Amino acid sequence: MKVRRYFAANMRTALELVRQAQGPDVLILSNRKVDGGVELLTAVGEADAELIEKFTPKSARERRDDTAPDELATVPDRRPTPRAVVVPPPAPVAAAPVLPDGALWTRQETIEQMQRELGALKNLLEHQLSGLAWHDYSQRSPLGARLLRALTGYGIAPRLARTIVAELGPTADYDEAWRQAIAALRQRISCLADPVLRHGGHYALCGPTGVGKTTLASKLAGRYALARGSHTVALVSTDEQRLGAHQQLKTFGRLVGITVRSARSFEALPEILADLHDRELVLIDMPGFAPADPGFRHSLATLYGLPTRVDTYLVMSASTDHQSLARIVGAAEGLALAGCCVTKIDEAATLGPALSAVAESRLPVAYLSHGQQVPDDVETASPAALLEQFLTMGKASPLPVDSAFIEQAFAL
Ligand SMILES: Nc1nc2c(ncn2[C@@H]2O[C@H](COP(=O)(O)OP(=O)(O)OP(=O)(O)O)[C@@H](O)[C@H]2O)c(=O)[nH]1
Ligand SMILES: [Mg+2]
Repeated sequence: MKVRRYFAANMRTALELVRQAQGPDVLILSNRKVDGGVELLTAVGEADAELIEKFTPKSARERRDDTAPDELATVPDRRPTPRAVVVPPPAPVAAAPVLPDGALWTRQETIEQMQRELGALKNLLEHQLSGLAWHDYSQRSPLGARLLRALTGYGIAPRLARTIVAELGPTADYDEAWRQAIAALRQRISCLADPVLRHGGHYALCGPTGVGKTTLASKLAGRYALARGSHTVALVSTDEQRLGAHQQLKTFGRLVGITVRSARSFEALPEILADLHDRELVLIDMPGFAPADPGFRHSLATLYGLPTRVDTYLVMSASTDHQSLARIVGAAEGLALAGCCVTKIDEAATLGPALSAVAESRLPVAYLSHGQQVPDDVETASPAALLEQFLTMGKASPLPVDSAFIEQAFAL
């Protein structure tokens, strides 16, 4: 599709000019009065939705929602042709780039190629600038740069590492600065003291697929049953769509004598919870959702609408990278989560990404899972134990932090 500009003394003359130059099958993108006449912008060629959207005025877009889709006029072919008045075109009002053949806009291959190349150039420049910024920062603050390098090497998300380093008090001593940085991290982490096993109640475990929600629900139910008797506990599976999901809980329930109920839909939950009113602990095992899936928020919203109070925990795997964790936590933003649980600590190379997600979201941590054994591999979380494990893992196998990585991290 190509865009051209026409100018004439009045609308009729302008339309005739267009018809003579481009024939009847031309799309009028816009018309407006300008000094000394009328200006028309036209398009010919295959329809381009993006272009049409760009030139459609807001009011027309709103009207279009209620009316037929084709609101843009084409030039009528059988208009009486008035005497053409050729008026010299005025200087363009806005400095629009004019393409070699006089068109203002096109989707030609060469233009797209130029756009791609400009994009690549922009990336290159950003990369170079972040390199310069990192170099400059390293010169001005060698201690800060060393700390940032160390924190990212321990797996702390770059943005959090920068925030922490920026907040440090004045010191020239690296060990003191490191101690302050860990204290600042510690301050951002809060934990819940064994809420499920201590108090009972209704809990739901939600989160992405495969992070260990069902396993954690089984561990907590098993632990509670060991302490208070299996008749005090019930598990509710809500993952009816997925073959085997309910079976996993059912098999476990049969083994340890715990009731397992299956909700065909979230709407069935109130009735099931009413049936289980005599249980001290009810754990609802939620289906796994990708963070971008609207079902994630919908399922949580359903839980909040229940007549019974249900505390919801977000389950995150420690072996997930910090960008994905940030997306997961972001998807749950604004929802009244009671806290989170961190699983698969035994599989993770570092606790940095999980701690970064916890510190940035300020979600209190309830339980930690570090293996597949039910009900053994679960423990209640404490900031001191989390920090200690974070430091031990970071020291044992710091992540490689090469210059390109740190420069990129510094640009974020
Ligand atoms: N290494 C390790 N494996 C775990 C841990 N927790 C769960 N798993 C394993 O991870 C796999 C998935 O666990 P599930 O409990 O089914 O995960 P889920 O979140 O319920 O998965 P979906 O229902 O599919 O979303 C299983 O093989 C578990 O044994 C853990 O802490 N460490
Ligand atoms: Mg599951």
